[in-house]
Amino acid sequence: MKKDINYHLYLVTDAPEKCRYGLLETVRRAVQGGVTVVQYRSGETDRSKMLAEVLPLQEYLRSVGVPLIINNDVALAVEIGADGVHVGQGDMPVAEARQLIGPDKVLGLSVTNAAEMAAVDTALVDYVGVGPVFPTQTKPDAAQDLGMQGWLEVAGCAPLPVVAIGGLDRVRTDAVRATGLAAGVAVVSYICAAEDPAQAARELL
Ligand code: TZP
Repeated sequence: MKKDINYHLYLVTDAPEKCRYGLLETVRRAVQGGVTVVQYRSGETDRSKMLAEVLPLQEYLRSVGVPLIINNDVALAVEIGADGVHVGQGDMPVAEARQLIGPDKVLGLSVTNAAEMAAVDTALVDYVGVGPVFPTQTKPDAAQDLGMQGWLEVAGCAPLPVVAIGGLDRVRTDAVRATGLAAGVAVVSYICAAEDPAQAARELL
């Protein structure tokens, strides 16, 4: 089942203190609003704190049938039996990540330009996250934002399902979806910081 992920509305979690209702409750509300997949992306580096964050999240997401992807930390994904892992260009190479997680788990890769897209190994990677499409405050070390023109160029040559990320709100999500190139959109702050995460999620469906 692991590979049949619905990328339509992909929530990437912020650090718990930046989630308006804490990590678990914010995710709960977001899922009630229609989030279809969740990536655990924490600023936390302490292993036991990470486990204390992610295990209740995993238990909840399993109970509602929403897949859990782990950002970057392949060992954590393997340890908890997450549904997949997402790596960036500077993270663990996809060949190594694939070997560690096995063939059945989902492997996502961040892509920031056309050259990186051309280099994606479709035998190893299941989907690509393309962005930032728009400027974002959430990831200070993010690459230059692509803009809609860059999005069209990079997503237009994707050999795999593409998830757009970076600065997405309601209007921008509509614009990205209207290109017909996105299997889904991924957001952090629009949902995590929202007064009503369920409503924020519904706005992006
Ligand atoms: N990767 C590229 S942009 C980004 C990540 C993790 C952050 C997107 O956050 P926001 O708040 O949705 O702009």
